[in-house]
Amino acid sequence: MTPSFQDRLHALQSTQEALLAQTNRKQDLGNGIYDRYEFPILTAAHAPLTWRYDLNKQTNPFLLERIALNAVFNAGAMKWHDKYVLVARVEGADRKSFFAVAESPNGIDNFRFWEYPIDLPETTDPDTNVYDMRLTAHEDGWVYGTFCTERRDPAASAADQSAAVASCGIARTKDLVTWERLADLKTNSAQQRNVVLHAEFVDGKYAFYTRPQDGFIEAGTGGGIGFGLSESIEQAEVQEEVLIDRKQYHTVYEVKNGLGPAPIKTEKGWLHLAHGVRNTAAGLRYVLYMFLTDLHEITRITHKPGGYFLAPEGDERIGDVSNVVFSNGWITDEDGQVFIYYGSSDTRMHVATSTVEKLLDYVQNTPADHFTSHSSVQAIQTLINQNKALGELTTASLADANNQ
Ligand code: M1P
Repeated sequence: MTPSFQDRLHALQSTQEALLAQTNRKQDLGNGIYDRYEFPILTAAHAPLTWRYDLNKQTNPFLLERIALNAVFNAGAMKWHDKYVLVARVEGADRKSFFAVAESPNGIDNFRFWEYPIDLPETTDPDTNVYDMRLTAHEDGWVYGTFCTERRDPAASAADQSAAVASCGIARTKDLVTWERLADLKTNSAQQRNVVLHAEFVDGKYAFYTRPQDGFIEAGTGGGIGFGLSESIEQAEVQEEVLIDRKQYHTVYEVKNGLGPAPIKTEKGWLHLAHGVRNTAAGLRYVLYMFLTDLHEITRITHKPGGYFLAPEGDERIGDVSNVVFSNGWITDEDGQVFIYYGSSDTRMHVATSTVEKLLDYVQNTPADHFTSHSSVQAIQTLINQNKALGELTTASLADANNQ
């Protein structure tokens, strides 16, 4: 029997409230560098019922879903009035993405969307789709969002309805509610995605991390994380991009890469989180990796661990675009705790927690990639020999552990 309007409404509300109130738990053990958590923190099911249902019994007697949402992923992040705030990419069943703010009291669970999604103004050339916002609290006093704006390729033939042009859109706000749209970033590259605004002026100018690309999917000749300066933010233009982290053969970023969130300033340099993409017989695989740049010479990488920092695991592997993790948001607390927010398989959001101290240890002390199997074995041999030199110490502590 079809449930009554009231029964169905009650079931929808109580199911969602149980999801929103769910306590998240750290997974066991981990790698010591960060902790993963048992549950995703934000999904399409977290979106308010008022966004999806006409709750009027007269106009929607069967309480049907009117506007379906497909996924919530790739969120920018910042601390806002003591709350952990995400600006998530929400994707509708119609494939259009938009941005919406969700907040949590502790950064790991109880994320709730604000009442309305962000009403992002358009430029004179309207976006078809917008996604993957990076938030930067700039020293000029504004909070900026840089994001991908996608429009149909004007050069595409009528037969080709998928060719697109990706550019960097820029908006700014003082309250995360009202956003002022600025001109899209101009560069000499055909397309741009994964553009991030640095939080400080560099030589008195606005500094952008870029990801020049030849086509919509292919990074092509431009492949790598670039960097450039702009005199203005209202009409941002980077005339010269230098590559600071290139794609490279037989690495986890051999096809393309892109910066994640704005880097974290530490006394040892700027900590960066990025994604790297390689090709496989099963399609593209996206993982996260890290590097450290010099505190003053900010385009110079001083440390870069080999391999990935975080790769899709378990349920994270599966979704609309499987085998993907992608991060464009993290938050550092005053006590040094770091909340790393990442989307999995273009479907849902997760958190992993670490500390600035541990992340610096990771980037500074993990062996670099020397790009051959032989050198990877040498790194393992060095570690074995160092451990052997500990000799009795290691044996004794293992024996102690076994006796407990
Ligand atoms: O589908 C995986 C990711 O693909 C794009 O990232 P990139 O530009 O590095 O290839 C983006 O569309 C991103 O949102 C998506 O998660």
